[in-house]
Amino acid sequence: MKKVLVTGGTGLVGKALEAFIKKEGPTDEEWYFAGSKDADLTNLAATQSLFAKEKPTHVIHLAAMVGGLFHNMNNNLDFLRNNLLINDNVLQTAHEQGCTKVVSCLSTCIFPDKTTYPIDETMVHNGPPHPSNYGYSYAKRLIDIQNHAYNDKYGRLYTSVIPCNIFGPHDNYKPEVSHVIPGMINRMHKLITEQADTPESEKVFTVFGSGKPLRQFIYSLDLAELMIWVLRSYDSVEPIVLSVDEAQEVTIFEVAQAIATAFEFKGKLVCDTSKADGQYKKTASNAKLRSLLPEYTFTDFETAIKTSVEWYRSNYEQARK
Ligand code: NAP
Ligand code: GFB
Repeated sequence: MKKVLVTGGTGLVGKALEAFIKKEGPTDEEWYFAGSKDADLTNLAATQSLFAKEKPTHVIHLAAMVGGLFHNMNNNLDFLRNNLLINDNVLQTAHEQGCTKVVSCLSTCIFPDKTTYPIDETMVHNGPPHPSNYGYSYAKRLIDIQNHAYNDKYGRLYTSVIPCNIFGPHDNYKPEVSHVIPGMINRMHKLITEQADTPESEKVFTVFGSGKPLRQFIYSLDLAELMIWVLRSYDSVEPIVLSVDEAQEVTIFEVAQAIATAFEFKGKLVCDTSKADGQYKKTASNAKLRSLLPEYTFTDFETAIKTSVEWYRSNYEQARK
Protein backbone atom coordinates (compact mmCIF):
# COMPACT_ATOMS: atom_id res chain seq x y z
CA MET A 1 0.00 0.00 0.00
CA LYS A 2 1.41 3.42 -1.01
CA LYS A 3 1.18 5.89 1.91
CA VAL A 4 1.11 9.47 0.61
CA LEU A 5 1.81 12.34 3.03
CA VAL A 6 0.78 15.79 1.80
CA THR A 7 2.58 18.57 3.65
CA GLY A 8 0.64 21.84 3.41
CA GLY A 9 -2.45 19.68 2.97
CA THR A 10 -4.81 22.25 4.57
CA GLY A 11 -4.18 25.05 2.06
CA LEU A 12 -5.48 25.97 -1.41
CA VAL A 13 -3.64 23.19 -3.30
CA GLY A 14 -3.86 20.65 -0.44
CA LYS A 15 -7.65 20.99 -0.28
CA ALA A 16 -7.86 20.57 -4.08
CA LEU A 17 -5.81 17.35 -3.87
CA GLU A 18 -8.07 16.08 -1.08
CA ALA A 19 -11.20 16.87 -3.13
CA PHE A 20 -9.75 15.04 -6.19
CA ILE A 21 -8.76 11.95 -4.15
CA LYS A 22 -12.20 11.85 -2.50
CA LYS A 23 -13.93 12.13 -5.91
CA GLU A 24 -11.64 9.45 -7.41
CA GLY A 25 -12.61 6.89 -4.74
CA PRO A 26 -10.55 4.00 -3.32
CA THR A 27 -7.12 3.17 -4.91
CA ASP A 28 -3.98 1.37 -3.69
CA GLU A 29 -2.99 4.63 -1.97
CA GLU A 30 -3.64 5.87 1.56
CA TRP A 31 -3.45 9.69 1.89
CA TYR A 32 -2.80 11.95 4.89
CA PHE A 33 -3.18 15.73 4.59
CA ALA A 34 -1.04 17.50 7.20
CA GLY A 35 -1.26 21.14 8.29
CA SER A 36 0.91 23.22 10.63
CA LYS A 37 -1.20 21.95 13.56
CA ASP A 38 0.19 18.46 12.86
CA ALA A 39 3.78 19.75 12.91
CA ASP A 40 5.67 23.03 12.47
CA LEU A 41 7.97 21.91 9.66
CA THR A 42 10.50 24.67 10.40
CA ASN A 43 11.29 22.49 13.42
CA LEU A 44 13.31 19.33 12.59
CA ALA A 45 12.16 17.28 15.61
CA ALA A 46 8.50 18.07 14.85
CA THR A 47 9.07 17.10 11.20
CA GLN A 48 10.71 13.79 12.23
CA SER A 49 7.83 12.89 14.60
CA LEU A 50 5.23 13.60 11.89
CA PHE A 51 7.06 11.27 9.46
CA ALA A 52 7.58 8.67 12.20
CA LYS A 53 3.83 8.75 12.94
CA GLU A 54 2.59 8.69 9.32
CA LYS A 55 5.38 6.48 7.84
CA PRO A 56 4.90 7.78 4.26
CA THR A 57 6.32 5.99 1.22
CA HIS A 58 5.52 9.02 -0.98
CA VAL A 59 5.30 12.77 -0.22
CA ILE A 60 3.63 15.69 -1.97
CA HIS A 61 5.48 18.62 -0.38
CA LEU A 62 3.31 21.76 -0.52
CA ALA A 63 4.00 23.32 2.91
CA ALA A 64 5.53 26.77 2.58
CA MET A 65 5.30 30.42 3.64
CA VAL A 66 3.16 31.59 0.71
CA GLY A 67 1.76 34.97 -0.29
CA GLY A 68 1.10 37.54 -2.99
CA LEU A 69 3.23 40.40 -4.31
CA PHE A 70 2.81 42.78 -1.35
CA HIS A 71 3.39 40.10 1.31
CA ASN A 72 6.60 39.03 -0.49
CA MET A 73 7.84 42.59 -0.92
CA ASN A 74 7.47 43.23 2.82
CA ASN A 75 8.87 39.91 4.09
CA ASN A 76 11.64 38.60 1.80
CA LEU A 77 13.86 37.48 4.73
CA ASP A 78 11.05 35.47 6.41
CA PHE A 79 10.07 33.89 3.07
CA LEU A 80 13.72 32.88 2.58
CA ARG A 81 14.39 31.50 6.08
CA ASN A 82 11.06 29.75 6.72
CA ASN A 83 11.05 28.05 3.33
CA LEU A 84 14.73 27.05 3.54
CA LEU A 85 14.08 25.42 6.95
CA ILE A 86 10.83 23.70 5.86
CA ASN A 87 12.32 22.31 2.64
CA ASP A 88 15.54 21.00 4.20
CA ASN A 89 13.66 19.35 7.10
CA VAL A 90 11.13 17.68 4.80
CA LEU A 91 13.60 16.42 2.17
CA GLN A 92 16.17 15.14 4.70
CA THR A 93 13.48 13.46 6.85
CA ALA A 94 11.86 11.91 3.75
CA HIS A 95 15.27 10.49 2.83
CA GLU A 96 15.89 9.16 6.36
CA GLN A 97 12.36 7.66 6.32
CA GLY A 98 13.19 5.91 3.05
CA CYS A 99 10.49 7.70 1.02
CA THR A 100 10.77 6.51 -2.60
CA LYS A 101 9.31 9.69 -4.14
CA VAL A 102 8.84 13.34 -3.13
CA VAL A 103 7.06 15.86 -5.41
CA SER A 104 7.80 19.43 -4.29
CA CYS A 105 6.16 22.64 -5.51
CA LEU A 106 8.11 25.56 -7.02
CA SER A 107 6.48 28.52 -8.87
CA THR A 108 6.89 30.37 -12.20
CA CYS A 109 7.72 33.53 -10.23
CA ILE A 110 11.12 31.99 -9.29
CA PHE A 111 12.40 32.19 -12.87
CA PRO A 112 14.88 34.92 -13.86
CA ASP A 113 13.25 38.34 -14.24
CA LYS A 114 15.42 39.43 -17.18
CA THR A 115 14.87 36.59 -19.67
CA THR A 116 13.51 35.62 -23.05
CA TYR A 117 9.95 34.32 -23.29
CA PRO A 118 8.38 31.88 -22.97
CA ILE A 119 10.37 30.58 -20.00
CA ASP A 120 10.88 26.81 -19.63
CA GLU A 121 12.29 24.29 -17.15
CA THR A 122 15.89 24.71 -18.38
CA MET A 123 15.95 28.38 -17.36
CA VAL A 124 15.29 28.09 -13.57
CA HIS A 125 18.80 29.13 -12.53
CA ASN A 126 19.64 31.59 -15.36
CA GLY A 127 19.93 34.82 -13.40
CA PRO A 128 18.32 36.74 -10.51
CA PRO A 129 14.55 36.53 -9.89
CA HIS A 130 12.33 39.61 -9.66
CA PRO A 131 13.41 41.77 -6.67
CA SER A 132 9.89 41.68 -5.17
CA ASN A 133 10.18 37.97 -4.21
CA TYR A 134 13.88 37.02 -4.13
CA GLY A 135 13.55 35.37 -0.69
CA TYR A 136 10.84 32.93 -1.79
CA SER A 137 12.45 32.41 -5.20
CA TYR A 138 15.93 31.43 -4.02
CA ALA A 139 14.51 29.09 -1.34
CA LYS A 140 12.34 27.41 -4.01
CA ARG A 141 15.22 27.20 -6.55
CA LEU A 142 17.28 25.37 -3.93
CA ILE A 143 14.68 22.57 -3.86
CA ASP A 144 15.72 21.73 -7.43
CA ILE A 145 19.37 21.72 -6.31
CA GLN A 146 18.52 19.54 -3.29
CA ASN A 147 16.58 17.08 -5.49
CA HIS A 148 19.60 16.66 -7.77
CA ALA A 149 21.93 16.27 -4.76
CA TYR A 150 19.77 13.48 -3.22
CA ASN A 151 19.69 11.81 -6.64
CA ASP A 152 23.48 12.15 -7.13
CA LYS A 153 24.34 10.74 -3.68
CA TYR A 154 21.50 8.23 -3.00
CA GLY A 155 19.68 7.83 -6.34
CA ARG A 156 16.54 9.33 -4.78
CA LEU A 157 13.68 10.23 -7.14
CA TYR A 158 12.77 13.59 -5.55
CA THR A 159 11.29 15.90 -8.17
CA SER A 160 9.37 19.18 -8.48
CA VAL A 161 6.55 20.87 -10.36
CA ILE A 162 6.48 24.55 -11.38
CA PRO A 163 2.90 25.89 -11.35
CA CYS A 164 1.90 29.33 -12.60
CA ASN A 165 -0.36 31.44 -10.32
CA ILE A 166 -3.02 29.21 -8.73
CA PHE A 167 -6.56 30.01 -7.55
CA GLY A 168 -9.72 28.22 -6.45
CA PRO A 169 -11.78 27.22 -3.38
CA HIS A 170 -10.08 27.38 0.09
CA ASP A 171 -7.72 30.17 -1.07
CA ASN A 172 -6.14 32.65 1.38
CA TYR A 173 -8.23 35.86 1.25
CA LYS A 174 -6.36 37.82 3.94
CA PRO A 175 -5.77 41.22 2.20
CA GLU A 176 -2.19 41.75 3.41
CA VAL A 177 -1.14 38.17 2.49
CA SER A 178 -3.29 37.18 -0.49
CA HIS A 179 -2.63 36.76 -4.17
CA VAL A 180 -4.47 38.92 -6.71
CA ILE A 181 -7.58 36.75 -7.32
CA PRO A 182 -8.50 36.02 -3.66
CA GLY A 183 -7.52 39.62 -2.82
CA MET A 184 -9.95 41.01 -5.40
CA ILE A 185 -12.72 38.52 -4.47
CA ASN A 186 -12.43 39.60 -0.83
CA ARG A 187 -12.40 43.33 -1.68
CA MET A 188 -15.25 43.18 -4.22
CA HIS A 189 -17.43 41.13 -1.85
CA LYS A 190 -16.74 43.73 0.89
CA LEU A 191 -17.58 46.63 -1.45
CA ILE A 192 -20.87 45.01 -2.56
CA THR A 193 -22.02 44.16 0.98
CA GLU A 194 -20.89 47.42 2.63
CA GLN A 195 -22.32 49.67 -0.11
CA ALA A 196 -25.57 47.73 -0.58
CA ASP A 197 -27.56 51.03 -0.63
CA THR A 198 -25.29 52.78 -3.14
CA PRO A 199 -26.60 52.73 -6.73
CA GLU A 200 -24.59 50.18 -8.76
CA SER A 201 -23.35 52.82 -11.24
CA GLU A 202 -21.78 54.83 -8.39
CA LYS A 203 -19.82 51.94 -6.94
CA VAL A 204 -16.07 52.02 -7.71
CA PHE A 205 -13.76 48.98 -7.39
CA THR A 206 -10.03 49.66 -7.19
CA VAL A 207 -7.59 47.46 -9.09
CA PHE A 208 -4.17 47.77 -7.43
CA GLY A 209 -1.43 48.83 -9.87
CA SER A 210 -1.84 49.68 -13.57
CA GLY A 211 -3.84 46.55 -14.41
CA LYS A 212 -1.41 45.89 -17.29
CA PRO A 213 0.78 43.04 -15.93
CA LEU A 214 0.19 39.65 -17.53
CA ARG A 215 -0.36 36.35 -15.70
CA GLN A 216 -1.20 32.70 -16.41
CA PHE A 217 -3.64 31.27 -13.84
CA ILE A 218 -4.29 27.54 -13.22
CA TYR A 219 -7.43 26.36 -11.39
CA SER A 220 -6.45 24.47 -8.21
CA LEU A 221 -8.55 21.41 -9.13
CA ASP A 222 -6.71 21.11 -12.49
CA LEU A 223 -3.35 21.46 -10.76
CA ALA A 224 -4.34 18.76 -8.26
CA GLU A 225 -5.15 16.33 -11.08
CA LEU A 226 -1.81 17.07 -12.78
CA MET A 227 0.19 16.77 -9.54
CA ILE A 228 -1.33 13.31 -8.91
CA TRP A 229 -0.32 12.32 -12.44
CA VAL A 230 3.24 13.53 -11.63
CA LEU A 231 3.26 11.48 -8.41
CA ARG A 232 2.08 8.32 -10.20
CA SER A 233 3.63 8.60 -13.67
CA TYR A 234 6.40 11.23 -13.98
CA ASP A 235 9.74 9.58 -13.07
CA SER A 236 12.38 12.29 -13.57
CA VAL A 237 14.29 14.51 -11.13
CA GLU A 238 13.97 17.37 -13.63
CA PRO A 239 11.25 19.93 -12.80
CA ILE A 240 8.12 20.22 -14.98
CA VAL A 241 6.05 23.38 -15.59
CA LEU A 242 2.34 22.87 -14.79
CA SER A 243 0.71 25.90 -16.42
CA VAL A 244 -2.15 26.77 -18.74
CA ASP A 245 -1.15 27.54 -22.34
CA GLU A 246 0.51 30.87 -23.20
CA ALA A 247 -2.69 31.86 -25.06
CA GLN A 248 -4.58 31.78 -21.74
CA GLU A 249 -2.42 34.60 -20.33
CA VAL A 250 -4.59 37.52 -19.13
CA THR A 251 -3.99 41.05 -17.83
CA ILE A 252 -4.69 41.94 -14.19
CA PHE A 253 -7.47 44.25 -15.46
CA GLU A 254 -9.09 41.32 -17.32
CA VAL A 255 -8.95 39.37 -14.03
CA ALA A 256 -10.89 42.21 -12.37
CA GLN A 257 -13.43 42.16 -15.21
CA ALA A 258 -13.91 38.36 -14.85
CA ILE A 259 -14.43 38.72 -11.08
CA ALA A 260 -16.86 41.62 -11.64
CA THR A 261 -18.85 39.45 -14.09
CA ALA A 262 -18.95 36.60 -11.56
CA PHE A 263 -20.31 39.00 -8.90
CA GLU A 264 -22.62 40.68 -11.50
CA PHE A 265 -20.91 43.90 -10.41
CA LYS A 266 -21.96 46.78 -12.71
CA GLY A 267 -19.90 49.52 -11.03
CA LYS A 268 -16.67 51.14 -12.31
CA LEU A 269 -13.21 49.47 -12.23
CA VAL A 270 -10.39 51.99 -11.67
CA CYS A 271 -6.62 51.38 -11.38
CA ASP A 272 -4.53 52.71 -8.48
CA THR A 273 -1.07 53.17 -9.96
CA SER A 274 0.33 54.18 -6.57
CA LYS A 275 0.35 50.45 -5.80
CA ALA A 276 3.16 48.24 -7.19
CA ASP A 277 2.71 46.19 -10.38
CA GLY A 278 5.44 43.68 -9.53
CA GLN A 279 6.77 41.55 -12.38
CA TYR A 280 5.30 42.65 -15.75
CA LYS A 281 5.03 39.05 -16.97
CA LYS A 282 6.37 35.51 -16.35
CA THR A 283 5.04 33.76 -19.45
CA ALA A 284 5.80 30.05 -19.08
CA SER A 285 5.88 27.33 -21.73
CA ASN A 286 4.02 24.09 -20.92
CA ALA A 287 5.49 22.33 -23.96
CA LYS A 288 7.02 19.58 -21.80
CA LEU A 289 3.65 18.85 -20.16
CA ARG A 290 1.89 18.99 -23.52
CA SER A 291 4.43 16.52 -24.96
CA LEU A 292 3.48 14.06 -22.20
CA LEU A 293 -0.26 14.89 -21.86
CA PRO A 294 -1.22 16.40 -25.26
CA GLU A 295 -5.00 16.04 -24.71
CA TYR A 296 -5.18 17.64 -21.24
CA THR A 297 -8.01 20.21 -21.08
CA PHE A 298 -7.78 23.04 -18.54
CA THR A 299 -10.96 24.44 -16.93
CA ASP A 300 -12.09 27.60 -18.69
CA PHE A 301 -10.89 30.73 -16.81
CA GLU A 302 -14.27 32.49 -16.53
CA THR A 303 -15.96 29.27 -15.33
CA ALA A 304 -13.23 28.70 -12.71
CA ILE A 305 -13.50 32.32 -11.52
CA LYS A 306 -17.29 31.95 -11.21
CA THR A 307 -16.93 28.75 -9.15
CA SER A 308 -14.29 30.41 -6.94
CA VAL A 309 -16.50 33.45 -6.28
CA GLU A 310 -19.47 31.20 -5.49
CA TRP A 311 -17.29 29.13 -3.10
CA TYR A 312 -16.26 32.32 -1.26
CA ARG A 313 -19.85 33.54 -0.98
CA SER A 314 -21.17 30.23 0.33
CA ASN A 315 -18.19 29.62 2.67
CA TYR A 316 -17.68 33.23 3.76
CA GLU A 317 -17.76 32.48 7.50
CA GLN A 318 -14.97 29.90 7.49
CA ALA A 319 -12.86 31.37 4.67
CA ARG A 320 -9.30 32.47 5.64
CA LYS A 321 -9.74 36.28 5.65
P1 NAP B 1 -1.56 28.05 1.29
O1 NAP B 1 -2.98 27.99 0.88
O2 NAP B 1 -1.04 29.29 1.91
O3 NAP B 1 -1.25 26.79 2.24
C1 NAP B 1 0.02 26.68 2.82
C2 NAP B 1 0.06 25.35 3.53
O4 NAP B 1 1.35 25.19 4.14
C3 NAP B 1 -1.00 25.22 4.63
O5 NAP B 1 -1.46 23.91 4.68
C4 NAP B 1 -0.17 25.55 5.91
O6 NAP B 1 -0.70 24.91 7.06
C5 NAP B 1 1.17 24.92 5.52
N1 NAP B 1 2.28 25.53 6.26
C6 NAP B 1 2.71 26.80 6.21
N2 NAP B 1 3.75 26.98 7.07
C7 NAP B 1 3.95 25.78 7.68
C8 NAP B 1 4.86 25.31 8.69
N3 NAP B 1 5.77 26.12 9.24
N4 NAP B 1 4.76 24.02 9.08
C9 NAP B 1 3.82 23.19 8.55
N5 NAP B 1 2.94 23.56 7.58
C10 NAP B 1 3.01 24.84 7.17
O7 NAP B 1 -0.60 27.76 0.05
P2 NAP B 1 -0.94 27.17 -1.41
O8 NAP B 1 -1.33 28.30 -2.28
O9 NAP B 1 -1.84 25.98 -1.27
O10 NAP B 1 0.53 26.71 -1.87
C11 NAP B 1 0.88 25.33 -1.92
C12 NAP B 1 2.22 25.23 -2.62
O11 NAP B 1 2.09 25.78 -3.95
C13 NAP B 1 3.33 26.04 -1.92
O12 NAP B 1 4.54 25.32 -1.93
C14 NAP B 1 3.46 27.31 -2.79
O13 NAP B 1 4.75 27.84 -2.73
C15 NAP B 1 3.14 26.75 -4.16
N6 NAP B 1 2.62 27.74 -5.14
C16 NAP B 1 1.51 28.48 -4.85
C17 NAP B 1 1.03 29.38 -5.83
C18 NAP B 1 -0.23 30.21 -5.61
O14 NAP B 1 -0.57 31.02 -6.50
N7 NAP B 1 -0.97 30.01 -4.50
C19 NAP B 1 1.68 29.49 -7.07
C20 NAP B 1 2.79 28.69 -7.31
C21 NAP B 1 3.26 27.80 -6.35
P3 NAP B 1 -1.78 25.70 7.99
O15 NAP B 1 -2.85 26.20 7.06
O16 NAP B 1 -2.25 24.63 8.89
O17 NAP B 1 -0.99 26.78 8.63
O1 GFB C 1 -0.94 37.38 -7.21
P1 GFB C 1 -0.08 38.56 -7.02
O2 GFB C 1 -0.13 39.21 -5.67
O3 GFB C 1 1.48 38.22 -7.19
O4 GFB C 1 -0.45 39.59 -8.22
P2 GFB C 1 2.46 38.07 -8.43
C1 GFB C 1 0.00 40.81 -8.20
C2 GFB C 1 -0.50 41.68 -9.36
O5 GFB C 1 -1.90 41.91 -9.19
C3 GFB C 1 0.18 43.03 -9.24
C4 GFB C 1 -2.13 43.31 -8.91
O6 GFB C 1 0.31 43.58 -10.51
C5 GFB C 1 -0.79 43.82 -8.36
O7 GFB C 1 -0.67 45.21 -8.54
N1 GFB C 1 -3.26 43.43 -7.97
C6 GFB C 1 -4.40 44.12 -8.21
C7 GFB C 1 -3.36 42.82 -6.77
N2 GFB C 1 -5.25 43.99 -7.17
C8 GFB C 1 -4.63 43.19 -6.25
C9 GFB C 1 -5.02 42.68 -4.96
O8 GFB C 1 -6.09 42.94 -4.41
N3 GFB C 1 -4.11 41.87 -4.32
C10 GFB C 1 -2.88 41.53 -4.89
N4 GFB C 1 -2.07 40.69 -4.23
N5 GFB C 1 -2.49 42.00 -6.11
C11 GFB C 1 3.54 36.39 -6.75
C12 GFB C 1 4.88 36.17 -6.07
O9 GFB C 1 3.73 37.37 -7.71
O10 GFB C 1 3.14 35.21 -7.44
C13 GFB C 1 4.76 35.02 -5.09
O11 GFB C 1 5.23 37.36 -5.36
C14 GFB C 1 4.09 33.78 -5.69
O12 GFB C 1 6.06 34.70 -4.62
C15 GFB C 1 2.89 34.15 -6.53
O13 GFB C 1 4.92 33.11 -6.46
C16 GFB C 1 2.39 32.98 -7.33
O14 GFB C 1 1.88 37.19 -9.46
O15 GFB C 1 2.92 39.41 -8.87
